[in-house]
Formats: sequence, C-alpha cells, structure tokens
Amino acid sequence: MAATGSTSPAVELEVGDRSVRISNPDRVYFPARGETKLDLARYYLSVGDGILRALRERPCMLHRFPEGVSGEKVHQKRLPRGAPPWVETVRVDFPRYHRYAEELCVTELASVIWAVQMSTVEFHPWNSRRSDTERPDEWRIDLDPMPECGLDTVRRVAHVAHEVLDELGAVGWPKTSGGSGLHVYVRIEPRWGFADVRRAALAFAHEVERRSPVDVTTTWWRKDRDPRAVFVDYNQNARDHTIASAYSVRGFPEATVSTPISWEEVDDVMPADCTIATVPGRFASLGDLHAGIDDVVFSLDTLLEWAERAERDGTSPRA
Ligand SMILES: [Mn+2]
Repeated sequence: MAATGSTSPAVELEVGDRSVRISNPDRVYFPARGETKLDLARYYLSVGDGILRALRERPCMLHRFPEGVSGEKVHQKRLPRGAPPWVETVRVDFPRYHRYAEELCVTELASVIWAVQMSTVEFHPWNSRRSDTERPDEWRIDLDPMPECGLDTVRRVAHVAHEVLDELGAVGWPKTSGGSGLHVYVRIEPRWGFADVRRAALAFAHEVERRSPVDVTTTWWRKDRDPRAVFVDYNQNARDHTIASAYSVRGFPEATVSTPISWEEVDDVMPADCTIATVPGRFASLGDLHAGIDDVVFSLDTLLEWAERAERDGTSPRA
C-alpha cells in the first residue's frame, strides 16, 4: 500500500485466519520508550490467550487514543464504524437515557487487533457476558490507593482480602491495575443483578476494613477518605462501571499493563515494571496466570447474608 505524506505504509497482520490492516504502524503511542501502534498490536498478539480470556463474550468499552497516549482520549461504548463483518457486538441498554449501544464483543483475537487498528489502547469489559448482560459472572475487588498511600499498604490490604476470600471459600485472581493499585477478580455464579453484586462487594469491603481499620477505607466521599489508606472500591461492581481488563495496556506514556500475578508475588511485584516491554516475556515463560479463572465459581450467598445483617442492624453506611 502506498504511503501518503509523512505516514508510514500500512501493515497487514495475520491473526488466525483473518488479516487485519494496521494503518500508521510507526505512530508513537507511548513516548516514554517510544513504542508504536504496531508495537501495541504485537503486544496484544503476544498475550493472545490471556487477553481473549479476559474479554471473551463481554460487552467491552474502549479507551481510544488516536494520536497516542499524549493526545486526546476517546471513551468509546459503541463499536467504531467500519468494522469488518466478523467483528461481533452485544447490545446493552441504558434505560435511564432511553438509549442502547452495540458494544464490541470479543470472540477471537482478530477483533482485539482490529480494535487496536481503531486506536484502542485500553479494554474495559463489563463483568457480565453476552448470554445475560444483566447478571455478572465476575466480582471485582479494586484496591485503590489514595494519594499518600504506599505500595506496602496496598500489599498488606491484598493479603487481608486474600485471607477473607479463603475463609469464604472463594478463589481470587490478583493482577496489577496498571496504575498503582491491585485488582482481584472472583468468578461468581451469574444469579444476581448488579445491585446485589455491589451489595456483596460492599459487605466484603467492610469486613476487610474491620480487620485492617488503619490501612483500609470504604468511605464514600473521596474528600473524607484518609489519604494514606486503600479505598476498597466496591462501586466498580455497579452496572456500566468498568475497569481495565487483565492484559489491558494502560493509556500512560510508560505503557504499563494490568498484569496477572500469583498471590506469592504480591509482596515483590513492581507494577511500574509490568509494561508492554516486559509482559510478553513473562507471558511466554509463565503462561496466563489467570488460566484457571473459569474453573471455580463462587456463590455470593454468604456475603449477601452479611449485607442483609448489616442493613438490618443499621451498621451499613450509605450503600
Ligand atoms: Mn482502581
């Protein structure tokens, strides 16, 4: 294909039995080390099974950066125009606004690479799947350090969360957020709506806070939170709230990646070191540390009992 002006010629990537065209392959997306749009596409190819497992069959919101991460960011719910016919979608409704959207629904790696062609850097899937978008199958524990909170505190809180999960009989799958926090995902039975998943997440957050009152906050208003604490952000389980998936690159100059880790790594992992420069090698040697995430399914019954008791006793603050 002929180059025009200063743009480099497009590149065709073979992905399974698809061919995906990447235009402007040499455009620098991540200025810290200079990785390009093509580097981003190659990164996603290198963690193919992992990103596919994280996105498969979920409505997916896209964070696009047409000029690279130093430029404008586009929050894209609707599938961008011009998709080839094999790119699948799922309809989600926004009744409050009398609107709906056909969002990307990843079913194969080629649709991830096509989204990169459309300048997607971050993938933000729903915690439910296309077969029943209103019943989440994933409970997301988001450990969000406040501005003066150090990594040591995040690590301590992760261990407390792990302890509570163990006592509940739940299997949690930790990952770096790609920022300064950690996420833990738990596969759940898709029996409850978003409001109940969020209630369960709040009950869990309160228990973590009860065990670690100095390190943890669940205070709703940001200005009222201790800046040295970790906010357990149960609200990420609300409908239409999404966070960057496992293996999603983040829209930062350093191209950090939300990276699956083992519980044993919680004390050693340096989230800033997990980037598109390092994660492919890690993936090649360790494989997908979240490969078993679909194998163990947790019931929210106990957490919903906790929630009910707290609501009855009036011990649950604004939920
Ligand atoms: Mn977070």
